[in-house]
Amino acid sequence: MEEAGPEVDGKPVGRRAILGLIALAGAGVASGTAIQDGLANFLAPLELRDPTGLIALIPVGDTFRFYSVTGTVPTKNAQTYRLAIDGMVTHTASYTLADLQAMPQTALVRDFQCITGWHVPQVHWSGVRLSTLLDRAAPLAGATAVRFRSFDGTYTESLTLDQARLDDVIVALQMLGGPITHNHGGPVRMYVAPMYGYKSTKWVSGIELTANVDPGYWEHRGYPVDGFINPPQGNGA
Ligand SMILES: Nc1nc2c(c(=O)[nH]1)N[C@H]1C(S)=C(S)[C@@H](COP(=O)(O)O)O[C@H]1N2
Ligand SMILES: [Mo]
Repeated sequence: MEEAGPEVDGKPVGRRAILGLIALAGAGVASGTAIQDGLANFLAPLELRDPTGLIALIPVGDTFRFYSVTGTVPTKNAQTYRLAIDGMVTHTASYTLADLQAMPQTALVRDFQCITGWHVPQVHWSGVRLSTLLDRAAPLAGATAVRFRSFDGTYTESLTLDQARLDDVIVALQMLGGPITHNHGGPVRMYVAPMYGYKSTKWVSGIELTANVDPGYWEHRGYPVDGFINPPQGNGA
């Protein structure tokens, strides 16, 4: 009997198979972007159910792994996408993609760091500062936090209002030099530059002002509510 490990479609993936993948990647078989992306995609769902933590350490190169805590996520486009700002605000809002594109854009170049170990150096991002949307919404006096909702129907995250107002927290419309792809959380995702990847909600559909910080999806499963990366990541802009 092999030791219990992650599962794919209910079937356990043995320790030997994981070690085989590590050896393959280590032997340089996983070089070349297409192969790396393929392997990263294959590994991402396993990683989420891997109690050993080994899978996140498989070297697939400096590439993103596509994460989703749900199976399929609906697709939204310029016609169907909306971002709601609601909760404890003076002015609620519902922004279309065109509304967001018409606002001042902030560009950032930073290393992207997942708390499980992988990172991608010097990723280009751009979008609307969250502080701009918060100023327009005019939070009520009792509001001290924001809560993010995703149109995947499951993921949530939160920041304090002070964190949400940092200059490098953006509602991202571009990533890696183009529009954000569906797998990366497009058409609009959060990018919380000073924090670990789990703070950057993909497929963001709502931002709610709340009286208290409400721990998010991964925080209920053990990740720290304080997501700051220490020491701070490489900052190219
Ligand atoms: N909706 C949603 N947002 C999410 C996640 C997720 O599973 N669902 N994973 C988080 C984690 S842990 C990381 S590291 C990044 C990964 O972003 P990527 O899938 O573009 O690589 O998204 C974050 N945002
Ligand atoms: Mo992550």
